[in-house]
Amino acid sequence: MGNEEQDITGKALDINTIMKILPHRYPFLLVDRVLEVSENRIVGIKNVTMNELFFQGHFPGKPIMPGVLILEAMAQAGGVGALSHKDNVGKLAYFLSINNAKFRKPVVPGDTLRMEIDITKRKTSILQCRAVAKVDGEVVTEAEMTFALIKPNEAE
Ligand code: BDE
Repeated sequence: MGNEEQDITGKALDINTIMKILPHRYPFLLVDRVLEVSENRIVGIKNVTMNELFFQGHFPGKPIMPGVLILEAMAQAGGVGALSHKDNVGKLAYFLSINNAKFRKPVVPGDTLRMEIDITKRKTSILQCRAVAKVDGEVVTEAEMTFALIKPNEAE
């Protein structure tokens, strides 16, 4: 059986498994590992290094991870969580809306972003989440996110 046909909730996921779930690729795959996936929660990791492309310009001599890319990393972690659920295998997650985003602390090279996503509302094709990103146990970014879950043949 192909991995895309399995329900992987309850397991940790390595990068190879993440790449079977998400279509994102370099330089835009922003989840390195998933520590836990369950029915209503996913915890993802993004390791931030000085080699990131975006630090060349954001900012010269003062590397700070762009807030919108932290939101993107949290959305990708949420997408892994959504698409790991047995009802959603083989679907795509479209990022529909983001609300109440807050950038509380800067994220810099060497930081390990821990993205904790809790599903707050689940319908057949809509998912709402509360996302919190932490570094060393401190909240750096938080937001509420909504996704549409689409079967690829309905996505055209
Ligand atoms: C603080 C909270 C959430 N996100 C980012 C910050 C933050 O410290 N940003 N700092 C940006 C910044 C940019 C440039 Br150019 C610069 O020279 C310096 Br001194 C900065 O702190």
